[in-house]
Amino acid sequence: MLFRVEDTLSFILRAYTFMQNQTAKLAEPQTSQTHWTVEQIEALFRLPFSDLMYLAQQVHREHFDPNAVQLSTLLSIKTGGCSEDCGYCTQSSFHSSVENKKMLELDEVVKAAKAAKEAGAGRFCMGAAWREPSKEDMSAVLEMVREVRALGMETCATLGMLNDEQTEQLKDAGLDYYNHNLDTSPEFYGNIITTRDYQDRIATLERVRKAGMSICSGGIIGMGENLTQRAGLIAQLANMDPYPESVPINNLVKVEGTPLADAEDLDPLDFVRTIAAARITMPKAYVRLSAGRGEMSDAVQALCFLAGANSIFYGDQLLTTGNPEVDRDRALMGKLGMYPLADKNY
Ligand code: SAM
Ligand code: DTB
Ligand code: SF4
Repeated sequence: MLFRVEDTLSFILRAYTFMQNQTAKLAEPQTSQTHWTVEQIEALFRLPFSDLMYLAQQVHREHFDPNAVQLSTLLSIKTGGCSEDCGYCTQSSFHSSVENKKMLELDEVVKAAKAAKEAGAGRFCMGAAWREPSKEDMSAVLEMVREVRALGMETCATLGMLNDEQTEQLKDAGLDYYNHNLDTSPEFYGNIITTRDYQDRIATLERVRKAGMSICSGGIIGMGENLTQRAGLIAQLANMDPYPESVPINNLVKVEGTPLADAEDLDPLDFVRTIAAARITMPKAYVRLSAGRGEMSDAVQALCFLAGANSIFYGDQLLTTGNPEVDRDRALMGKLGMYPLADKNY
């Protein structure tokens, strides 16, 4: 990307103004938000790379140990056969590229959670390929949440849309986080999903918040969105009041059989820039370098950490696709001098 010098200088000036606002914000309660315009976030994206990394590191170090990484392990408790048409997803029955399986048994889930804990994960996230859970689904999931919580792990679930009764039930069972992604900007959303709208997602997130659980919400980069639309996703997340505690940024995993299988490759540096924009606009959130790590070099992942990512999915499998093996991640953390959150002796 080429920039005129005067544009570049103006971006830097604006970025430093953002920084001053951010610093002033630190003294304020968490719920008091800076409002971010899409244009401001686009300006962040357009900063010279080193300036953007510098800003992101400054914000990151204000709030976090820059060498600690939060480890979440994912388990697909119900795979395939979903009635939604999300264009990126292997589990949609509109373009099924995975087999429709029945829900896992409780003991299989507890066994996987114990193994994740043993491997060093702090949070266990249970994912289901549902538009929304039924009554029967809920009673099985609630039992899973209780049992995983009893292991002393943080719990997270991603089950689709929820009503008020379901958010209350999950909170009572001990669910710490609910993952429900906005996925992309409102303007690009219709290109990817037609079976439920953006407002449905926001309504579920509001219910999760009302029930007193922490929100995990982010999106996918590399689905053909333009820069404004990418900035639009970050603006939506950052302007939630309060913004999500956990923000997964996924790099599209392209899978044969899905409508996005042939999406154009994303420049890895643009992915890194998105992580930095999330860090700068949501200073206290855990920003998760999520799906897509399997296709990333160690160097790109290191840049993501430098940009402020401080959480990863840890374990050989995501939901239906692969993730770097645990040994590779341990080696990477070792090379970078990083350690799991709250475990410096790792
Ligand atoms: N069915 C539930 C829902 O959609 O909320 C939960 C599971 S769904 C698989 C969770 C999230 O995973 C999606 O919102 C999307 O952001 C992410 N995801 C799914 N497939 C992906 C892919 N191929 N590449 C990157 N992220 C993906
Ligand atoms: C999220 O943002 N990413 C995870 C989790 N939340 C549930 C899912 C990634 C799925 C990648 C494709 C797959 O394995 O099916
Ligand atoms: Fe279903 Fe979730 Fe996949 Fe969409 S992302 S098709 S809702 S499993």
